[in-house]
Amino acid sequence: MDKKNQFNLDIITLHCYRQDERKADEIFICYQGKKIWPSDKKYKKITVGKHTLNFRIPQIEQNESIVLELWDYDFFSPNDHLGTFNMLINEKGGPYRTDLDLKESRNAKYTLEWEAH
Ligand SMILES: [Ca+2]
Repeated sequence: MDKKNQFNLDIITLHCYRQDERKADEIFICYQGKKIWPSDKKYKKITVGKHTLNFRIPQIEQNESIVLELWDYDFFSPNDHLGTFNMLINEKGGPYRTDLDLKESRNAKYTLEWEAH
């Protein structure tokens, strides 16, 4: 495949406008069934505000749709799949913003900020 048609997807920030849980969400992000963030622990506590992520998904073909799953870690019950971010990678640039499509949450409001290079 011609490298010109390949993209690197840089995930920059996660904006939390409304948490799913009262105190904080224990957030981790999965891609293709594997945890991709945070890389050094099970989850990161997220409250309302802007959170820097800074990770890259390399070698994406043009017009590929990337799905990132937003999960909330739970200690005494199964983890909650809060929702998904669906991003169509069809041109270089950004930052772009993608809102969370809710799955197992009724309350959460999250937006992902990303760039394609
Ligand atoms: Ca939790």
